[in-house]
Amino acid sequence: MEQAGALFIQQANNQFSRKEQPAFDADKLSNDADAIFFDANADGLPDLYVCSGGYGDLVANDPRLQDRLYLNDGKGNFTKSPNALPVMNTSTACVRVADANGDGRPDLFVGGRVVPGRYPETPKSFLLINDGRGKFTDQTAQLAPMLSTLGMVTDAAWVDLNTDHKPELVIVGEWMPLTVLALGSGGKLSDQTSTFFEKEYRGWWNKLLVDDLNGDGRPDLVVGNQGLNTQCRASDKEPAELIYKDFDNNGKVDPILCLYVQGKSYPHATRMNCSTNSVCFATNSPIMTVIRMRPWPMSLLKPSSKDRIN
Ligand SMILES: [Ca+2]
Ligand SMILES: [Ca+2]
Ligand SMILES: [Ca+2]
Ligand SMILES: [Ca+2]
Repeated sequence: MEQAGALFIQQANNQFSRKEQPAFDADKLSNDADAIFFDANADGLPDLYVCSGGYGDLVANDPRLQDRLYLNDGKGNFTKSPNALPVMNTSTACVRVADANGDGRPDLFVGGRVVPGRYPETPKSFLLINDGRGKFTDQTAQLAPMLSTLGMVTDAAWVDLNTDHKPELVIVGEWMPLTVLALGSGGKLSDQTSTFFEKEYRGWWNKLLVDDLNGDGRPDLVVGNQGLNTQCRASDKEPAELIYKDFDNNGKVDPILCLYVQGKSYPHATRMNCSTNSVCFATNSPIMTVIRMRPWPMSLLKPSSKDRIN
């Protein structure tokens, strides 16, 4: 914690030396969750966008969650571009660059990871449109309203899945389906998941890798899931479920993971979610059915007509 990001420049002898960046030091209270170099202001020099993430010791809308854009002077010195980004005090996980609205200027998808203290409530994700001079406006509501309720995004990629020379946006996340959004005119995104997947693949997705694995010229996807090296097991028939509510009314959401054991779904009590007696009590009380998400499996699952029952 409180350690700034670092820039390492390679020297003629192949060694990397750290280059002082006062602008990074000034933002050391933020957790750097992801970053990307791209030319934001069209001066031919790569600039740097950094996602501010994290969960613990943060609160919802914490100013330390503001993402940052640093401009490059061409000598590897970065200065923060003030007012380049809208207010976005969201714990973000990934940033991906594409020209969404087709004006030749790079725009950004920024994936929201989590709401501090409120897991598993849905954070906002963003579509940020570049004015060409490195100033970005939040056009999520106009162009991609589904990003406000997408889920807890962990990874994403712009990739042309259908070879129409426009990138699709593939998004993965925790407790959410593999999602594909397609670009329409002016950068409007629409959900085209069912065009690319014959069923809904919900999972505890952590990572997305795009490559042409079978050499047919079409991009393939590798998506990392929770895996089997845990106590968690889930299937179409016996999905993992997450029940959540602020059971003890302390302003923080208490998520309770439920797993099937011998045909019945039980709370999977870990030391973390049973850290207070009240939460342990709540798991045994009927109130646990008040808020419920399902089917939320960690492996693959068939589509469900309703994801959330309030
Ligand atoms: Ca630049
Ligand atoms: Ca653009
Ligand atoms: Ca395409
Ligand atoms: Ca392929």
